[in-house]
Amino acid sequence: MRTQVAIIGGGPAGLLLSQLLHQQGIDSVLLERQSRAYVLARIRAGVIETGAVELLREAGVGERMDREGLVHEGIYLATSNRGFRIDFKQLTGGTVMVYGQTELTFDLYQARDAMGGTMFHEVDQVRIHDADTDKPRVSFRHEGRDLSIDCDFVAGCDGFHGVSRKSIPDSVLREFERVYPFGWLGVLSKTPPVSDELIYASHERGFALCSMRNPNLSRYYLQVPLEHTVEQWSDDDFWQELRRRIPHDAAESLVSGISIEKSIAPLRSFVAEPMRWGRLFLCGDAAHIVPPTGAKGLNLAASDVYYLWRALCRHYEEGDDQGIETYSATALSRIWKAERFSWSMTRLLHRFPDQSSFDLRMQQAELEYLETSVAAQTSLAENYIGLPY
Ligand code: RFL
Ligand code: PHB
Repeated sequence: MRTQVAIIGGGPAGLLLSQLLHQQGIDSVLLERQSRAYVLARIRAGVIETGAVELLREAGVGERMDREGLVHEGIYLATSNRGFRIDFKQLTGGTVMVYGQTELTFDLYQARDAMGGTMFHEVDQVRIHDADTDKPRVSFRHEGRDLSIDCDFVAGCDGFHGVSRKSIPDSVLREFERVYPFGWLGVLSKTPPVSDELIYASHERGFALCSMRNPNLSRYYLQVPLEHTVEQWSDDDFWQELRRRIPHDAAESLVSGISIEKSIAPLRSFVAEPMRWGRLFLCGDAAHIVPPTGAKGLNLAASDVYYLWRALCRHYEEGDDQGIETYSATALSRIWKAERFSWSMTRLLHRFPDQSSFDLRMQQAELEYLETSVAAQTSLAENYIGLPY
């Protein structure tokens, strides 16, 4: 088999890249380890930045998002049972879109199907060969057969646990990491959201987040110790704890119900440099992870895809490899700023096991500063809605 771009991973990064390339007449083959049903059942991100919203429209997958997505002009930050609002629209002119990653992935699959995109699901033993030459190749196993793709480029969109990053020699790759001493317990429930905007709550018992997917589907999170398991959190325990951590008025109006999904995600900051080795490019979670407090993971995957898509178009349309040469540095410059923002939001809003009384006062002072300073609020708002591409 031969293609121009072999794409490893069928999450949002891989699907969006194949869709954008197709529209410019660039051929790709996408390999995904899981079944389509599995990929479509994963509950993940919910907040999409303006830049990513525009890219999705450009990819021709914005129609349902524009119809069903919720445009949010601000968020609430809450502390000690008081809340204050960060007004994105007023401070920056920008907004974000609340639309589930699950829905977005569904829309991307539909678009790929409609265009006859080549995708292999449930592939195994994916290996990247000769990425540092002009003739890279990807081998894999599918339905009991050994197959191979000759290609011009390989896009490693296979997430944090994929093979792409591991294919870059240790002597080339540098990794930066911070693992946080807690996780997020997430619950999805068919109940109306407690607030029309997201509430990020800092509380002495730990952080809590009230989010949503649509007017009848809520998404809530609680900071929990790393050792905790989903089994030890009954629905009743979850609602009780959430009510304790959010402001009183929200706790009183919170509608609880049966959880339709419950999971615990550990929190991590991670960056791998460089994001290109010869003709292999890393994209999205394959190269970096952010703690979810800044809602940046999916959005960084989208900006990486944007830079790679433009670089490949320049290569094929103009014979100009400048974008390919600068892909890693350009993407990393935006990534590190989002890493900083996600780390600072995490540090500001969570309780850390080893926190001193001094550290606590620093958090309180920063929250008070945010509540009263337009400059501080503007900085948070411009990072939350997303820095320009
Ligand atoms: P993905 O989505 O992990 O997709 C990678 C795909 O590659 C496949 N794969 C392989 N395929 C072939 N061969 C192999 N050897 C393979 N190994 C792996 C995997 O099966 C998978 O399908 O990475 P991608 O495309 O880079 O997208 C990244 C986003 O999914 C991720 O950053 C976000 O979900 C993070 N995230 C959030 N991001 C936001 O922007 N806003 C949010 O509000 C937000 N909330 C969240 C989140 C992530 C969460 N969890 C569970 C980690 C909330 C949570 C709880
Ligand atoms: C979500 O709705 O899943 C969500 C929203 C905001 C975040 C993280 C997750 O910061």
